[in-house]
Amino acid sequence: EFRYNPAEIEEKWQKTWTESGLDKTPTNSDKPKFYALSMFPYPSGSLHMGHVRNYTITDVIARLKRMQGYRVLHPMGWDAFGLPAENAAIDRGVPPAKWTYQNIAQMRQQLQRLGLSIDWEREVATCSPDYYKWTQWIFLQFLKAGLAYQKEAAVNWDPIDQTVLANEQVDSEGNSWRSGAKVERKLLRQWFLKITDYAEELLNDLDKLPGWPDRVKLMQANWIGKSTGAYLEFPIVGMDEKIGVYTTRPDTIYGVTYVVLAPEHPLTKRVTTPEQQAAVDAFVKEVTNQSELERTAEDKPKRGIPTGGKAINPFTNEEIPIWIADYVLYEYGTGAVMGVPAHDVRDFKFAKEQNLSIKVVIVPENGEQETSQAYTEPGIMINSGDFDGMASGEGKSAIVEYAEKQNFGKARVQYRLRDWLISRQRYWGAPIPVIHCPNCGTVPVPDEDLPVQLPEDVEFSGRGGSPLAQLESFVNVPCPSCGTPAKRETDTMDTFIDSSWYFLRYPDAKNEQQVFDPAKTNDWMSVDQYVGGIEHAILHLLYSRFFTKVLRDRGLLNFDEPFQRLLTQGMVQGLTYKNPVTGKYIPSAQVEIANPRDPETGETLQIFYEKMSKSKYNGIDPEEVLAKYGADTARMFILFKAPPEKDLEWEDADVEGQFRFLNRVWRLVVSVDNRDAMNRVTTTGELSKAEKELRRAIHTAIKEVTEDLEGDYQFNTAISELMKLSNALADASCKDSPIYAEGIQTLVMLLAPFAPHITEELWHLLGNSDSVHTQPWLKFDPTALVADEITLVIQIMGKTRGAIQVPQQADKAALEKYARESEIAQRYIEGKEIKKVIVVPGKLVNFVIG
Ligand code: ANZ
Ligand code: ZN
Repeated sequence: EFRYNPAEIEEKWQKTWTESGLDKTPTNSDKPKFYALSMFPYPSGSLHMGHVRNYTITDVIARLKRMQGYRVLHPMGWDAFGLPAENAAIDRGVPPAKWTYQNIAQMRQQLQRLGLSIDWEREVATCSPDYYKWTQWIFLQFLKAGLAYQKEAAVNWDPIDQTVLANEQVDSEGNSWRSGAKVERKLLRQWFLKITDYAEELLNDLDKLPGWPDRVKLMQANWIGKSTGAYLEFPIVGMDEKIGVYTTRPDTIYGVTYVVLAPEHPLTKRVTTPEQQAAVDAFVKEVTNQSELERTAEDKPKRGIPTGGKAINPFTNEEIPIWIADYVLYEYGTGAVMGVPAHDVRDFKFAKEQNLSIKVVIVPENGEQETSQAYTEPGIMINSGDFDGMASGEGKSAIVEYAEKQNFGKARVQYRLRDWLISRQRYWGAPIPVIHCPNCGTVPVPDEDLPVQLPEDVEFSGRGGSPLAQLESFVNVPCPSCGTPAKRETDTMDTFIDSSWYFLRYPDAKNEQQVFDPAKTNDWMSVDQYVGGIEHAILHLLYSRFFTKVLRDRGLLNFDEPFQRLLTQGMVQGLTYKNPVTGKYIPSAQVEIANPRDPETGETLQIFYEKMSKSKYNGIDPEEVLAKYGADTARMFILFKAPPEKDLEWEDADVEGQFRFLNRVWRLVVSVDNRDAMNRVTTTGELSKAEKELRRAIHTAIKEVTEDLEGDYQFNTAISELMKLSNALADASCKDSPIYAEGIQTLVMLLAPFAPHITEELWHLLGNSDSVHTQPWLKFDPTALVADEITLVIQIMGKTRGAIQVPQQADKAALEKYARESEIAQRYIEGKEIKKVIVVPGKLVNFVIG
């Protein structure tokens, strides 16, 4: 007998499948389509377990759908632009392209080792000119549609290296990763995409996505952050000018005791009195150097300063002071707020700190006034002139209505979502394809000149701004429109742009004439199942939805939403050892399992599961698992250990368990001695009891596995069903029967999407010459599920009165129920009291009556 040798068969079948083109996407087929997509990886250099889990899940789905008769598109690519490649260039002098392509080659090989049924002919890499040419083309579509524009915005500025830093390059203390300098905020002219134009549709269309987790839809809705309220204007004393504020609580207008501007607000300069000028300037400088996070943090004290200017509350005609404060953000609403300390938590804190007056205008229904903190709930209006006594909900509309009549303001809808800042002052990204001409202004690079290629003769010093900006030959070009010497844009695009459209390219990945042929992309889209990490729940998905809608409006696409169903897989966690006193993580190799202590300090260690990461020494290298057990076992373990959306705790014993299960399946199949029976048509004619039972187990497995996979992809319970079937086959007493042969075949076929290599090998050992992966998915026979019946004798007072047919597996209670309800029992009992019922399972029921 020969043994299961994963290393040998996995390599053999991967080679065979590649040669036979098994995983190629069918193009001329009238089958229904299914687009199965994993979020493409960043080519960091090596695969981690999170990748393995992600791609295994998508692969099982793709394989299942093929067997179920769909034509399947299951592609892969690389999200290949970004900072780490540029850091490698700065630190080690390796050109970003070289570093990236080396990593891609290595990771592609690792992916192929997993036996993923990917159509590699459609591979894309966002850093390749034949891809970013179209990223640039899409940018120009946005420009033409008026959806790309430039404005000044704050960037992180390293004053020592004289360069812009990405947020990831600034540590939590606000210092540069490289120079260690305190990072400053600096205003630069930057490119934005007008995602706010689509805020309402992006919010509303979440309703078109029943196949998305509610949690993700909620996160998107919160990010878009729609709120309804009012825009109200406060005239400035002594100036012919007004301060517009946005408020969600117009019902508190009578409680306004001051107005606050964001320090960056253009009116700040104008309302500040000469006495306050110096203090205001100093405060503005300080605040603008802080990040938004620092400014809005709940626990930080609210800081501000009076400008000396005054405004008028148009409802009360009261004069109130104008302040500036760090907690008012320039980018939100109007960048100005009416301060209502009695009913807003931040305003209350601020007023207490700055000694501003607090005026209560809303009280709870029971009338008790709150003075120790802000009362933020709805209630009844007081101290509010003609509006006294109104409920606050009603009051909101009444105030807005009055304001509209008097020209003080109007109703307003506000979104938290801001336009998308896409400019990066870096090298390793798609250059923004425009040229700045002194005569013509901003000129798009003509389509025929795309791509604007990344030059290779650049220097990576990490100092002095973007390498592109320093390269004369790149920067100095004639204007495409008038020929005057002009300057090329040197900003590159945020890498989120590259990943906002890659799924549209796979259906037509090699097209050199067009971004994609709309007929092909419309045919395959939208993605039927998207699988990826929850960390992309907001930005990547929102941006992809935005791009889809814009390209639809440009006439390129005929659908509204890119991803029909979304599965966000849980984390892969490793066993973690931590010293609770020092907070240090200890590698498991240094830990004595029976007595886990810190080898240095002797402290007893905490042991728990946490997301695998290098810094916590709790990772498991996929390569090691593949080398030891093979890809099929790794896949089976990952699928069996937890439902796909839940976190998964890595446990070697369970990996071992799946390896043993595959070995059992192997032995079961290779020990079939009646191979001829395999080819016989199974009949349901006269089957023995054992055959009927086995057949029921087989068809139950088909039914359960199919339902587990079709519902919410419950791979773990599907694998349990396969284990049951393998046990039923091992225990079967009819191993010569064609039913047994049917069972063996069924096990192999149902297992195929999960463990593609071993099943292919076994399929061939069973005498087949085609692939198990091209077999039609099995359908269960409902009649096989019906349990066998037995004859149940009915006795009254020990005397046999007749018999009925009942299901074989009926338990005692069920047998009694069948007997009581039978015509025989009813006839003989005739309303008399039943004193006792004796049930002999499998045989009879005896009623004692009186
Ligand atoms: C007066 C008021 C009274 C407010 C009250 C709240 C409670 P959302 O729901 O997030 O839209 N606000 C407006 N613009 C702001 C800005 N640029 N920076 C900081 N805060 C700003 O919140 C809207 C509320 O946030 C607005 O309603 C305003 O405070 C504040 F009892 O106006 B409110
Ligand atoms: Zn010009």
